[in-house]
Amino acid sequence: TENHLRHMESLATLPSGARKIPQLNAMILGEAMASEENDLVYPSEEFSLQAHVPRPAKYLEMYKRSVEDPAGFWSDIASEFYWEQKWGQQVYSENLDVRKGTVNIEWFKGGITNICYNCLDRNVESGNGDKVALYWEGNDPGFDGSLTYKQLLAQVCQLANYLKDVGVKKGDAVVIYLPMLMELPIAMLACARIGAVHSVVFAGFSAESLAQRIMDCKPKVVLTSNAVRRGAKVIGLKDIVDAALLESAKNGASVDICLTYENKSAMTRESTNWKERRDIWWQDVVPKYPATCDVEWVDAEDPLFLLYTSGSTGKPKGVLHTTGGYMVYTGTTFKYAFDYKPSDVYWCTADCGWITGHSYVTYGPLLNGATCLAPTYPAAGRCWEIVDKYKVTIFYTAPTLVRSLMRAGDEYVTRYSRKSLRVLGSVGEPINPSAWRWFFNVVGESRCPISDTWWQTETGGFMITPLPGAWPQKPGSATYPFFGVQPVIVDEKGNEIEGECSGYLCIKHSWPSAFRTLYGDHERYETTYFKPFPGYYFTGDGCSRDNDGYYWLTGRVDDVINVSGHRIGTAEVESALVSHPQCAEAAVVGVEHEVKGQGIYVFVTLVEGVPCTEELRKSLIQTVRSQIGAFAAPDKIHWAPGLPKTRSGKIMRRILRKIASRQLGELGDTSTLADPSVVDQLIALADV
Ligand code: 6R9
Repeated sequence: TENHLRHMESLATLPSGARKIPQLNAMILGEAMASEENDLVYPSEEFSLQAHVPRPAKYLEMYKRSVEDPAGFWSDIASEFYWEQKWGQQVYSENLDVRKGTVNIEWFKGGITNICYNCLDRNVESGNGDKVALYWEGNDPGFDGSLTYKQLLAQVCQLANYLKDVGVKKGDAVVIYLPMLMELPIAMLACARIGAVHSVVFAGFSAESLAQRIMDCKPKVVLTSNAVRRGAKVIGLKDIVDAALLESAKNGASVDICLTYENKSAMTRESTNWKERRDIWWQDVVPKYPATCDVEWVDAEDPLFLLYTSGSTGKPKGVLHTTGGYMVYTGTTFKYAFDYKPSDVYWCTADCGWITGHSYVTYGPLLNGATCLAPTYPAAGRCWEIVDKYKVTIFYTAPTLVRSLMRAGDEYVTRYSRKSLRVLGSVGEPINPSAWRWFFNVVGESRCPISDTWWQTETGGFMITPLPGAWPQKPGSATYPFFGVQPVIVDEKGNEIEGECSGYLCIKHSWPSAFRTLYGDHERYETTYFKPFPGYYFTGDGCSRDNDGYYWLTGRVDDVINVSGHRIGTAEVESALVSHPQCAEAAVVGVEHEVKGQGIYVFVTLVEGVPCTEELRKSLIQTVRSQIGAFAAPDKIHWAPGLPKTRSGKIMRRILRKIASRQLGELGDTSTLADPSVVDQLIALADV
């Protein structure tokens, strides 16, 4: 922290002319200006002047307090939320050091609150009841709807009353396996209202994965829908749930009730398989319940939700988040990182099945009384049409979507106005500078700052993120830590390294929305996250910090390749490749190499219509040579019509590594891929 602060202070005061950035100096003095120099992209003066944090100096002042006096800083912010009873003497307590005993994190303990109350009732009571909370836009144009805060509250209360009536109590787990219908955030909020612990399982997971999660958290009730349409395809979700419930019942986890929402646009009741008594149609029971429901007040440290995430080994991990710290942190990060104002219309393209959909579709925005657009698989090409239709001001998405839109060509973007947009956001993986620039220049017309938010399921909220308006941006850098977050970069031995460096990204000290445990396995929590570098939370990501103190995430450390002793981030090589005008997307993996230890094997997807030629192969290799160095030159280029991605858009490198090393019999489970046929295409092209 000391070093970090000193570093940023020195940046702020620019001693001895070490940094030749006159504009930055000017910004610190409060003179924001729009220009681009030395790879720095400055927010416009107009934007900065209206921003919550308009200058680096303001950020530094707030950041300094947040790390020097976390208790004071966070209790001031927490006081802006509703608490039935204030927290105890101690704002937080923590032990992140396994050598000193059990890892333990608590924030606002003794404080009594309810996050659903803070999201809904508080907004209704303050006069925002008729403001739209959620817009819903369906698969096909014309299928849309909206709910005001008042209407959303009424629907949440009805479901909450139903759940109570069937015996769901505070602390009970409820599994939610729903597509992105409004009923999904409604279900999450209803659980939160009665103190039940929701565990949303993304409705693209297989029956086996769902069963695994049900067996782990043993819910009494599962909430689902009979079916969902994705493009032209109808997916029978209820059949998947039936199979999962059969499997989990065999293993001693039987579920009493499967509340099923009839999704008429996808499947009728008649064609839905049904098990009497256990299965109940949502629409038959829920609307009969009263539209008001008392809140179950809970302790700040009572669990709010479980969300399973895959680790590098073993069964999925049930990441557990508690109520108070999560509420304060997601609400606050949403406000600052997107420079949220009450007049904004916010669209996050994530599904509530992932952490982004928890923190930044549901809780963060609603805590701020925001109007959100909830996505339901609209074709990528409809993106900008939807932006214009709802006059979206903040658009938050993933680099993979940016790259695929970029591949389709500028004319799909420029035919729409997009003039409502003012802030763009990126999450999920490092965004390569060329995609960043396209997003910034073409989509945002060089007017909208990009918040490249680095965070994880485990962190609950943004950890390293630009505050739009505060800092000049560097394409591809997540910039600086959010308030209260103390990132450190450590070497192999766990020593903190200072200044300009690369290494393992760890976090020193806790922050309010840190996950408190892995459900039912605190030992695994400690082993995975706190033992690798004692004293710190280990993120699993590689990171470098440049001369100006900006952080650059380089991808999971399991994706780092070591070539002749040179440590090369796969993201770095990918970024170089993608900057080639004919390369649309690239994925890099390491393969065994006799001489160098590891060789660089790349999968390249070309821009539509470009043929794979020997010349192009050489030119791609040359691009990497000239951008990174000869040591990083790819050993093999494998033409890839598409890349194997999860439904959340993450490239499955595990599969690519097997293809690269021709271990074709060991591809493992490919059923979680968005398009499993990609794998066969890749194998067919292996030696082309
Ligand atoms: C929010 C989310 C977490 C991992 C994380 C990192 C990668 C996410 C990123 C990013 C670079 C960003 N990641 N955001 N890398 N820049 N802006 O995606 O959570 O699904 O748990 O994934 O995603 O590698 O460790 P989760």
